[in-house]
Amino acid sequence: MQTEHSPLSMCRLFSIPDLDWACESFGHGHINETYLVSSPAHAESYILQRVSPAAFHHPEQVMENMARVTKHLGQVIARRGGDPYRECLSIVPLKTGEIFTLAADGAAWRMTRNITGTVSFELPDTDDVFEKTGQAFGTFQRDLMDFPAATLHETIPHFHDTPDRLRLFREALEKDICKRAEGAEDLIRDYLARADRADALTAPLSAGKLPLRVTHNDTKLNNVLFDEVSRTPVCVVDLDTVMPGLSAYDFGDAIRFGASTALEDERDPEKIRFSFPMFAAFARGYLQALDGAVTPAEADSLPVGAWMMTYECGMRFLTDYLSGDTYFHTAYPEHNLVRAKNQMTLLQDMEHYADEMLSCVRSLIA
Ligand code: ADP
Ligand code: GN1
Ligand code: MG
Repeated sequence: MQTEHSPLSMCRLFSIPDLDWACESFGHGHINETYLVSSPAHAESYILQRVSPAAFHHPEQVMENMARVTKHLGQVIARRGGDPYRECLSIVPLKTGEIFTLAADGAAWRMTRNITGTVSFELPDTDDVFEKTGQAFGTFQRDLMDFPAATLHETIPHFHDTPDRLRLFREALEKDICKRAEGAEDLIRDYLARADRADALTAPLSAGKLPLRVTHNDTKLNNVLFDEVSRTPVCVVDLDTVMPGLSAYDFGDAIRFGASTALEDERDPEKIRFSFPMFAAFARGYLQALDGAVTPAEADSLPVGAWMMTYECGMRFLTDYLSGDTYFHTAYPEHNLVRAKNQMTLLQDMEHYADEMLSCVRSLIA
């Protein structure tokens, strides 16, 4: 166990040359602390991360999943003639050979090779970028189809169990430890008014009507690295929540984030609309990559996933707001409230497109 845990002191533990490294905050993740580690004296750079102990209570399980999943993906990518060091995350071990270290505060630190010459986006600027994002996440899911799902750890239990998220929301509301419910009444009412739909994915899953797959479960656009010149996807990152799940989770979470006309953090709700053209673009790419592997019931569940992931994520932001912002990184006191409002605005607009979304996915698998 390490007692000192500044990013630079952590760097020295990993099996990279002993140089005068610069370490700067990197990326826009809401969960882990991410640093770019670089030096003019070395061609390669690295990504150092402090895995959030608030999110992941068993970092050793996160890392075991990550090691096994990256090994599997690396083999699949090499078999099709790709470059596993560019198209897949590669873990840089510690000098001891271990793949993570625990700091005194209980947080795990890990390192991966920086995949250079890439960019990540916060919103798709063209349909083409989002269609390719769909291909990237569809390919990711296809590449893991023969991975033994039951051997993966559930790194966050009940992660996309929306009825359970609703239970936690109600609990936070009941406790209201920060006295923040007052002032958010309308929004709280909007989330509670939709409670009867919270089991629209878990019920068919329990009834065996939807297949359990190995899914990414956190398919935000910024979890895909694109080649900075060709703007084609290079690598899917953020493998902490790769677990058994539904296609509807991956499809839906990507739509929630990318088929919006404004950022998740936008302060002007007037700017938030659901973009059906972006929905259709992602659906084309995703279903093309999965090429016949999607069952008809699963295809029908994809628009439900878009609704559910938006509902669930908004409710998670609101729960965190009510509980004092202990989970998601926030930059100001109302940040989670703003996010929760934005998800509700997006959800309400999306609800007008239920029929179009269904016809779109049905026509794509026909
Ligand atoms: P979080 O769980 O906080 O979102 P991520 O693992 O997604 O953390 O990392 C945050 C961001 O850092 C990613 O969205 C991506 O842009 C960038 N990133 C992570 N790992 C790498 C890597 N190996 N190479 C290049 N960029 C990376
Ligand atoms: C988090 O880790 P990141 O920033 O890619 C969260 C997702 C949320 C998302 C909302 C492990 O994603 O579930 O949908 O924020 N990840 C975790 O932006 O909770
Ligand atoms: Mg991320």
